[in-house]
Amino acid sequence: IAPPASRFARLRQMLVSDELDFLMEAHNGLSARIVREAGFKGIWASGLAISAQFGVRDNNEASWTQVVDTLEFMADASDLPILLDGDTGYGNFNNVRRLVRKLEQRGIAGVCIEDKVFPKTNSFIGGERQPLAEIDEFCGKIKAGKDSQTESDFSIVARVEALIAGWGLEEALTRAEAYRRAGADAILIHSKLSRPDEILAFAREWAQRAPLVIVPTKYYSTPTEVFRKAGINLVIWANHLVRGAASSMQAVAKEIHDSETLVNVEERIASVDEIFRLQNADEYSEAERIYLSSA
Ligand code: SPV
Ligand code: MG
Repeated sequence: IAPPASRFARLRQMLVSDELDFLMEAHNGLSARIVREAGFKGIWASGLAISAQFGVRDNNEASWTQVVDTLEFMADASDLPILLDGDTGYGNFNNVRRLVRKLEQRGIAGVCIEDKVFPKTNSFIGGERQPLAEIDEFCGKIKAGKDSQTESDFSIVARVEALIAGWGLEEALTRAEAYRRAGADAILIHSKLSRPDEILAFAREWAQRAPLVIVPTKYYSTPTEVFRKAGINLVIWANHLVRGAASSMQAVAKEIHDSETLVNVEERIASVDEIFRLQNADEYSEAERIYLSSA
């Protein structure tokens, strides 16, 4: 029997296979485990969601080492491949090189970097006013990242923000081609429109020169079959667990506050036993039997 493929190889396979694959957002160890149990094949470590669960903004307010520490909990809690949303790479080409080495050491399967300027702002906040990186400078980051990886299947996804910034389809294609030539393993083309038209136009012109990744947060009502037909390789559901957690926590907090009793919430929240299960408490009890057995 062949050994199971590494996380690096599994993410790469999701990118290059003809089949449409999906990454689900997670932002800590618990959500990473929940993503695995739901049946997903991979995790998007969202910058928005990780900063939100820290209670800070998506402006690189959390340091890159705090992000990497969070990833370590996620990788421990789930054996799925993780694609980190690495924002702009947290600096210049040299920061990208160090990031790639640290991610590999923690078993993170790949990183996505976007062609904006550090410190970044989320694309859905005034995206059209945000400056883009110079093409050559961004290509240098991609190349530096690829040159520094030691795992052959570590993936670097280059994210094109030209459509968000209002620079148009031609600029988006020019940038994507430059990033492909610089060594990017896939292109993430992002859009903030509520319809997928510009994404589909890009996919048509791109004609599968390299794997294509999309994030349909804003054009969420588009049937997934449309993406499949367009030859998209990977869809990222980018922020839905942190949003689900927020609305659930808001409702439970309000209910307990207003009613001054737990009786209305007990039945509709995870049991304490379920939390123990998600923490793998049984394994600890088992280990106690082995290692404390002299008692
Ligand atoms: C994220 O999840 O942090 C992303 C995707 O970068 S988006 O918020 O759509 O820019
Ligand atoms: Mg992000």
